[in-house]
Amino acid sequence: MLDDATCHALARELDEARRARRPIQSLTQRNANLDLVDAYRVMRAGIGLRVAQGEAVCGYKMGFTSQAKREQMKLHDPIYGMLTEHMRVEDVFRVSRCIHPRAEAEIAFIVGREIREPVDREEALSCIASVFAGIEILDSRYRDFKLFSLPDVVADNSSSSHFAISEDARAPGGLDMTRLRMRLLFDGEVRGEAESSAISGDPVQSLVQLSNMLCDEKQEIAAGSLILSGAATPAFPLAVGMTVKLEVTGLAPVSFRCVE
Ligand code: OOG
Ligand code: MG
Repeated sequence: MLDDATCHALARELDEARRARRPIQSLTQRNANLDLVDAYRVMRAGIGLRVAQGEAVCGYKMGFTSQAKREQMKLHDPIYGMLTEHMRVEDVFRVSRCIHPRAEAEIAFIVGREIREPVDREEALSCIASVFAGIEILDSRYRDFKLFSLPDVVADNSSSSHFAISEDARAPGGLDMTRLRMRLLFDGEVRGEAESSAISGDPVQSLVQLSNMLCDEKQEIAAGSLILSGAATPAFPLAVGMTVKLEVTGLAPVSFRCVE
């Protein structure tokens, strides 16, 4: 186990890389014994730095919940990261705020009540107040977006950078959560297509998994939290001038324009 001072030093290094948009060498290349438990400590120390900079935590994101993502990144276990309000994108995304941004198609939830214990699928569904189409914008603080190992990506807050969700909330009642068609369009052309069952077999299961992971760490999900359930498609690079849109059957679409 790494000592607290080392965890904080690694969190500072990642935070400086993010703010300066200067990628660094992955942590496990220099700290071979950084394990997954340490990596979550580094991630939380990094969120602490962002809160100290005035950001407000607003939820969680799941990662590697689909085969498409596991294959793309060659990492195979579900992980989570934390979201802040500062990461929210509306209409316009400034590419220059990132090192090598990518976008991926997700289903997002707002939970209506606090979750303190592991929930099963039915309980998780009953906690979901609203459902949204969500685009996650990833960025890695590591050179060439090479994650190397699960502890590296977890320490880097699961590559989270920004997110956009549809404007209109939709209650989950009447939606077949496993059969939502998702189409990710770049400049009007379909780049990624999937059914929502690609996410954990059922995106609600991502919330089940999150409740289990957080319970192990004695953490809870606050009422009102936003949850990104993980991408159904691979992530695609973003560049200035692109318009990205996600259409999901039964939900309002979400889109943004990439500017300098
Ligand atoms: C890690 C984050 C994975 C997802 O939706 O699967 C993720 C990465 O791909 O860099 O956000
Ligand atoms: Mg994602």
